[in-house]
Amino acid sequence: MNRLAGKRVCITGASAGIGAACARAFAERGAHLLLSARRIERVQALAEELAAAHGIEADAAALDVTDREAVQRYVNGLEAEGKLPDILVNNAGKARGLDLFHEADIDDWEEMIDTNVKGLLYMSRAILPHMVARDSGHVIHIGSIAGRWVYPKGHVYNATKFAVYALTEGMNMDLVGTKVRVSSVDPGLTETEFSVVRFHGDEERAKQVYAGTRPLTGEDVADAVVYVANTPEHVDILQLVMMPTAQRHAMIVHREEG
Ligand code: 8X3
Repeated sequence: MNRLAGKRVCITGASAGIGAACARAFAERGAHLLLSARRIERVQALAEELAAAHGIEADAAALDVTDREAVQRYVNGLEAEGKLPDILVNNAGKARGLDLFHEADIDDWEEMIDTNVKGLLYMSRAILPHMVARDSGHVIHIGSIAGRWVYPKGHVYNATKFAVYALTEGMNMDLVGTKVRVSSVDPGLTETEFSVVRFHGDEERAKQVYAGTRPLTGEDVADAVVYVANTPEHVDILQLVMMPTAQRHAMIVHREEG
């Protein structure tokens, strides 16, 4: 049963990867889209393509979720247009660097904390009061298995995803008695621009992360997000942890030779 047709879905970081795949998956089910990313051209093109293909409304906005005032302005604008979302997908996130803690670049840390934690907080804090007032809504975080298991050189990235884990639980607690739900979809190895960004554009090093294995795709993760979003209102999934079959733990990955 499709409960998503006509719903309005706000997706951050929607220009590529899991965010763009979520936009496609929700559009296929007839949901209206509020897509945002720092790269307006890409998100604008995606919104136009999906609106034409599926007969839905799709709006695109340039938004840096780390800019607290810009986030509030964006949500105020949605309210003024009568376009507050039924579903918020907090997808914008990134890893920067994979270095020993005592050698890591503090600028990388700032970027991860600002995007993965503060960005998610700003978006949620701006939109949740409207959901509570309507007694309806669903916030879905894109977490990670990195928020379940720490791995060597993961430290601050792990810490940001452990923060997402804590926030899913904490936000749910504070929403008891309302019909507003908070969920997290937590993927393992997923081949997107993730590793290229993590390694500051080093495509060769990024490829090695997925070498000899069949990783998840953005579409695989989007399937799970849509599943979570489509559950009936009395069902509250806190965490959906998923990995490629070749992976059984952050540190356990089967790789074929050659
Ligand atoms: C992405 C998954 O654990 O490979 O968040 O960094 S991981």
